[in-house]
Amino acid sequence: MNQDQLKQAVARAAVDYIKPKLDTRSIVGVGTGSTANYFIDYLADIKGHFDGAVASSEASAERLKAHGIPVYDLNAVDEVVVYVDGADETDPRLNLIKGGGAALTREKIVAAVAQEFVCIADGSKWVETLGQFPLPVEVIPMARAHVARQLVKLGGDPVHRAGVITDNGGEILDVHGLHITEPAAMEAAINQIVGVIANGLFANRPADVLLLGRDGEVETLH
Ligand code: ABF
Repeated sequence: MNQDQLKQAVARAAVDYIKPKLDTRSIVGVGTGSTANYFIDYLADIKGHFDGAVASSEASAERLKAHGIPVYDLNAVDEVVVYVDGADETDPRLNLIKGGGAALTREKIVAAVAQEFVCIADGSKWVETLGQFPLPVEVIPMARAHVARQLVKLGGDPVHRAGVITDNGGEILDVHGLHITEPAAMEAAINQIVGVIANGLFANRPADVLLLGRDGEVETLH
């Protein structure tokens, strides 16, 4: 299987994994990216089995609606039974780097609300230590240079993702050169910088389950 087929396989596996957890009142959290897009397409096959979805981006909301899946504002729902999303990197403890698609803040919010976070990823995302993928940090635009200087003090090499404005009106700094041996501590340290909206480390709230596509199979890791 090539990378795209592995993305489809983990997306299909996620639908099989969540289906027994759903009833007609259930709200499903849905992420962003090419793997999440496959998940949305397969989720449409079981749309009678749950009430609707909350989405981590405008793009995913549009795709869900195009399939006839109701999309709710997160403030309008009491609970999210499960959140399914991709990642840019995962380590063996299911700490993640996310945000390559610039949707990290909303992804982090939906993950925080969800009872269970299921990450879907092809094997190219698997690393022993996070940081080979540049860590996305969303910032208030007027604070960008200040945040960048503080990120240098943390050992990183921040690069402005030019031309990108997030769904929240933020800008993105991609932080190169980090070797993240303590993801939860790094996540907290970056959150302390004034002007940071959110960073792409998911360590204080890692994935609960990883459906990982590699060697032609889907592995379920906890
Ligand atoms: C989202 O989509 C992200 O947080 C991550 O940046 C990205 C992964 O993209 P893909 O599934 O296209 O590899 O889940």
